[in-house]
Amino acid sequence: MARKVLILNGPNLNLLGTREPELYGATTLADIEASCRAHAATLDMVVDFRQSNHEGELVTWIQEAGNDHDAIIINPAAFSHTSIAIHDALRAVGLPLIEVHISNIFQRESFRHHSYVSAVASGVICGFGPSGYRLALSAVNEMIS
Ligand code: CA2
Repeated sequence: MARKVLILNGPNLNLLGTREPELYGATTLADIEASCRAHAATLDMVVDFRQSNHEGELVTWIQEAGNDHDAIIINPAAFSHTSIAIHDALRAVGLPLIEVHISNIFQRESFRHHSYVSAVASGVICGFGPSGYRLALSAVNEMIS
C-alpha cells in the first residue's frame, strides 16, 4: 500500500509567490503542493498537504497524524523559532520527521538560527528553495521503505 506523508506548512507560507519574491521566490504554495504530489507518485507515496496560520491547529494535525500517516514533513515557518508546543507534539507522535526551510535560515537574522523542531527531526533541509520539499520526500522514502 502507498505510504502516506503529511506535509505541514506554518504561518504566512500561504503568501508564497505573492509577496517578497526577492526573499522567497515566485513559486506559490499551490505550485509546491503540485510538485510534491507529482514526486510522491513516482515514489509510490501519497501526500496530505496542509497549511495553517494557527499553532493549535498544527498541533492537532500532528497529534492526529499518529493514527493514519507514515511520516511528517514540516516547514514550521516562524513557529520553528518559538513553538515548544509543536516540538512536544512532534516528539510525542514519534513519526519519521523532516524539517524543511525554503531559505537558508543560518544566513539570516540570528533569531532564525535556532529551531525548536530540529531537536526532534530525523533531518533538516534548508536553503534549497522549494526543491527542499521534494528532497524531503526522497529522504522520507529512503527512511521508511
Ligand atoms: O525559509 C523558510 O522556509 C522559513 O521557514 C520561512 C518563514 C520564516 O519565518 C523562517 O524563519 C524560515 C517565513 C514564511 C513566510 O513566508 C512568506 C512568504 C511570502 C511573503 C511573506 C512571508
